[in-house]
Parts: sequence; C-alpha cells; structure tokens
Amino acid sequence: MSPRLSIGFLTLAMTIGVGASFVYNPPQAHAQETKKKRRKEAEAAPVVLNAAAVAELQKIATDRKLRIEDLSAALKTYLPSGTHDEYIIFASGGHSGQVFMIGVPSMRLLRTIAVFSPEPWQGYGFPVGEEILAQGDHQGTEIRWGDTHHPALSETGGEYDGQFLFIGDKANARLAVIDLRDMETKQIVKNPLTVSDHGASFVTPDSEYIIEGGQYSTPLGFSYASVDDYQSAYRGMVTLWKFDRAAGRVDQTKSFALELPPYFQDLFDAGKKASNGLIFGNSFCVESVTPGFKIGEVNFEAGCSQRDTDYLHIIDWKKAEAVFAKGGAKLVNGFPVISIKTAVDEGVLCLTPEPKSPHGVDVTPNGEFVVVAGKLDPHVTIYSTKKIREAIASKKYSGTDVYGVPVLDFDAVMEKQVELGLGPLHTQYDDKGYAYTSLFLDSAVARWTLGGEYASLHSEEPWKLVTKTPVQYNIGHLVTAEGDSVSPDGRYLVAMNKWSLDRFFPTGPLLPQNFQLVDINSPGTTMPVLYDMPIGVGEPHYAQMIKADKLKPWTIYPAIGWNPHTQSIDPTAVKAGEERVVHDGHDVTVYMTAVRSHFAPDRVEVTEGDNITWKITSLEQSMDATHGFCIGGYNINLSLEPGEASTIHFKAGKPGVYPFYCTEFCSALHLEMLGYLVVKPAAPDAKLTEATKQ
Ligand code: CUK
Ligand code: CUA
Repeated sequence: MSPRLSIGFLTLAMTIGVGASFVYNPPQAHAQETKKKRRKEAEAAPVVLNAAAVAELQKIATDRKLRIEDLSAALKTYLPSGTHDEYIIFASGGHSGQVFMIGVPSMRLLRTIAVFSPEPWQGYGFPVGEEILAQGDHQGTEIRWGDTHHPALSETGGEYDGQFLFIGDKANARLAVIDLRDMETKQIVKNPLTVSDHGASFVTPDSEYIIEGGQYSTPLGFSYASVDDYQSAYRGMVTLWKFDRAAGRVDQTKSFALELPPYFQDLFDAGKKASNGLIFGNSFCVESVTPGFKIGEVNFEAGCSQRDTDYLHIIDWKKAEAVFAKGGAKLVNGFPVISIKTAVDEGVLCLTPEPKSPHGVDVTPNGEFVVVAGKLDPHVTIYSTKKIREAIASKKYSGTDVYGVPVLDFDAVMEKQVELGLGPLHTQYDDKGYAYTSLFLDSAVARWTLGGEYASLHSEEPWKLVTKTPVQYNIGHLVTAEGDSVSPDGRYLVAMNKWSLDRFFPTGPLLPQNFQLVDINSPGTTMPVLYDMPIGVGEPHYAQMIKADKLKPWTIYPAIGWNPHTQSIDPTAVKAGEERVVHDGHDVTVYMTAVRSHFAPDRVEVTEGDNITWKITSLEQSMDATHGFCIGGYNINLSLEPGEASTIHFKAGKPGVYPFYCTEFCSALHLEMLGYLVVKPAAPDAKLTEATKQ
C-alpha cells in the first residue's frame, strides 16, 4: 500500500469505524484539542498591537470604511472560531411556533427548538412528537402552529435555574414545557377556558405555578353568548398551572383559574422577594366596548381608549391556592375556576387604576416596585408593592368596579411617574440600579434610574431618564442578562425590533425583524448598539437571557435505549444483537438498531394492510453522531440522537418498494445507510375470499 493510500484508508476506517465497541472518535478528540490549544495560546500571549498589526488593522478599517465604534463593536461581539458565548437567549419564535436559542454576544443562532409546529430536522411530528402536538388540539381541530409570545425560564428562589423553559401560544391559549437537558418539548397544555390568550408564560419565584393570563374576553369554557351580552356573559381569566418539577410536567389536576372581569388582561408578572405571593396583571379596554360597537360612528380602538385609566390587577396567589384547596372553585368546562365574587370575598383580587392602554408590567428584581408602561402615555408608572400591601390591609379603596372588585386608591399605591418618551412598552433591569424601557414610537431604549433600595447603586438622581439609544426600528420587548430574575447581570441588552426597513438586503415585501445587541456595561450615557441580527422566521416577542454556564445540556442521551419523552431508559428498546422482524398475522414488529453506517435489519418485508410497529434504537455514544430515519411516501422522519430509542406505528399501504435512508450526513458511508421496506400485495387467495363474500 502506498503511504498516501494507507492514510486514506486509515481516515476512512476511523470515520466509518463503527459498532458499539469502537471507541475512536476523531471529530470529538479534535474539538477538545483545538479548544485547549486556543486557551493556552491566549493565556500565554495576550495580544499586543505592534506597529505592523496597527497598520494591518488600519488598512482593513480603511478598505471597509469602518469607524472606531465599528471596530470596538466588532471586538466586543466577535467570537474566535471554537469559542462559546457567555449568555444564551431563549427567544420566542413568533408565528413559527418555535423557540430560538441564540448566543450572546455573538448573536449566532444556535438552534430552533420545535414546540407548537412540526419540525422535520428534529423529527418532531413525523410522527414522533405527534402525541405531544396533539395535546394542544382544540376541540377536535388539529392545531399545528403557534403564535409564541413569552418564554419563561424555570426559577429557584427567583434565579433562573436552567432546568425548564415554558412558552405560551397566544393564538390558541396553550402552554408548552421544554426540558433544557435535551431542549425538547415534553408537554403542551390547552387552556380549557379560552380560545386565545396573551399573558403566558410567567413563573412564580420557585416555579410553583406558571401563569397564563387571558386576553380577549369570551364566554369561558368555549360556550356561546351573543356579543350583545358582553357585560354579563363574557369574562377574562388568569390560569395558574401547577408545575411538578420532579415529573417535569404541568400537573393539570392541581391547576386552577380565576375568573376576571371582561377587561382585556394583557401581561402578568409574579412578585418576588418583598412582593412574593402577589401577581400583577394589567389590562386595556376596561371600557368593555366590543368589536362592532357603534358601527360607523367610532372605531373599536378609539372606543377602547375613552377612559384615562385602565386597571392593574393585583392577585394574592397564595390566598387563591388556599381557596382552591378548600374547594372554593367551581368547574367550568371541567376546570376549577374561582369566581370574581369568591375572589373578592376571600381577599384574592383587587384593582388599581393605571394610565390607559398599558402594555408591560414588570416587577423590579428586589420585588419593591412594579413598573407599568402605557403605550399612550410618555411616562412609566411605578407602584410600590409595600404601599399596595398596606393599602390592601387598611382597605384604602377609591371604590369598586362594576363587577364589585375593590379598586385601591391610585395615590396610595403609586410611587412615581417617570417621563421617558413615546410609546413605552416593556422594562428590564441591570445590576447598577438602572431600568431599561423599550419606546415603541420613539424607536429607542431608555435607561433610567430606580429609587428606593436601588438609589445607592448609582450616583444619579433616582427616578430620572439617563439616556436613550436609538434602535432600528419600532422596538417591542427588550431583554437584559438575567434581567427579570432577582439578580440581573446587566452587561448586554437585546432590543427586539418589529421593523427592520433598510437594515438588511430587502427580502421581498416581507422583511426580517431586527434583534439589536446593545452594550449596557458602562454606566451613564454610554449605551451603544453593537450588532444587528435579522430574524427571518416568525415574529419573536419576548426572550430571556441566561448565563450559559447555568445550562447543563446533555451532549448524548445518558444511556442507549433512552426514551426522551419519559427521560428514562425504555425497557422495550431494541438492544444490539436483538435486531429482527416479527410477523404475527397482520401485526409486524420491526426491531431495528442504527449505528454508523447501517440500519439492522435493512430489508423489511411486509404485506399490504399490515399494522407495523417499528422500533429503532441508536447505538451511538459519540457526541453529534445523529442519524435520521425517513421512509419516503409515509411522512415518516425521525431524528435519532445518540442513545435515543423511538417507536412508531403505521399501516403498510400500496404494494411497492419504499427505500428508507438516513437523513443526516453521519459518516463517509452515510449514503449507504439505507434499506428497503418491501410491501407485498395481499395474497391472491385473500383477494378471492373478499370477492366471494360480495
Ligand atoms: S407582547 Cu409582543 S411586543 Cu406579546 Cu409581550 Cu409586547
Ligand atoms: Cu446515519 Cu447518515
């Protein structure tokens, strides 16, 4: 063998080198080596810009027409090949129904997580995962998309703990649970009271409950009532889904809801520390006008904004839990609901005015304040949670609303109003006593100072606008590092902009949205935009940013034969050496394994009409050695991650020969990773029997 040939042979042998006993794993060993080498090099030789280096950088900057701010932004966001980001964003995927995982500061899209929509690469819904998608069907209608709005990381003591992610679907009032060990959706729950919602998902400080607030009032439980009976028959709601952390699932039997007046409840946030035990939720359109109201005279949105104030809802969830526990809820569509009257009698619910048409409601990290931003008011309104508690205790009411809910006196609970600019929406926090509010109409991010305990963290006057950074354009949510936990990091802010206009090459009339990374590390008026990231899939709303080292995702499943749905070994998973096809009348069971670079067995013969159970186990134990498994013409495509075991059922259709193959380029012999499903015609005598019967 010539030296050249022998090297080629060796490489091939290593790449295809296979079988559970074969341990050599070239790509992984290589990755570790690169990482170590890089670290060593950087430690040994911190960069020194000598004259030659400066000249080279000068040439690049001149050629590319870069300004000094551009160079600085590039240096702050560039990640050398092979290094990882400090933070991870979990962003809503908007209408895509999915979640995006993005690294910060590089703003590189790492992965989409399939949630409410089928996704072929992840083998979600083809048909593995279909049983999870089907949990979200609405009264027999198959729903296979979602309008995701608010992701929420699970919390322990108000800190992101990196274990679970929840996300709500506005269009269909659903909530999904994602396990962050494998970044896969484990459960979808459909709200039994409303068709659509908005205030999901937000968690209480120990993830005891996941909050799902409604939005557009309807008769609860999907029943019918004329829109003319809006005041009497339509209601709002907030649902408290009990989270069972050990099971990694929402426990629907321990969950309940509160009936609310038919105001359009919008966003919710849970109190923390000083305000733990309370939930705050805003609303708009408390005028209770309805679409179709005074047709031709005044339009709906104007009718909705006639009053100067809407209502902030204040809910004592610990009291609500006690009322539910003692049987104080009534079943609506089979789901326990605490009525407005019971909630008022038991001191669970009260209201207080807020400037009209608010959007964001965001509790400060210490729980001392709640910041409400009104779209039509240039101020943010800050409520003191201590004053709220005192006002409730001393019954400082200015009256009740038309549904008998007590309204706390605004002046008794309001701490401050700070003028920021046009169209304030959402607020997040940092570690320096600053708050950051998105200004939709101004297309800017406002930095302003908090007061109270926070006044000692900054040198500026409290409750004052410090600076505004223009963003491009029409910002909705914003997210700072760990920005709604009890201990935000500051550092980075991502502006989630609805319009991108001229920022990117035009992609036809439908343009991407624009995530902009903003550097919030320096105090005072310095707050530059560092990076523009186009989002070309759906409209993200909210995101949360977690320290990357808090996440401990598996790189392979813990054992061969792993069932990701139960997160345990599937005792019925096919083991190496037990591959076979078993025929039992018209029931056929395929026991298959997959490993580089073959499926075993690779010829499966069945008869037209047979009921097929097809089990596959990936025998791989190497990071990233994923196989796909598709059968063309059968809408079947699985993702078999290392160790994963899957089971699917289908019926053999028309006689013919159906190649199955691996859909991941897993090795040098990937194209050879295939087999035939042979569907034989039903026996002629069987056909004869059928014919004779007629
Ligand atoms: S919402 Cu979309 S920008 Cu659903 Cu939180 Cu404000
Ligand atoms: Cu396995 Cu390609």
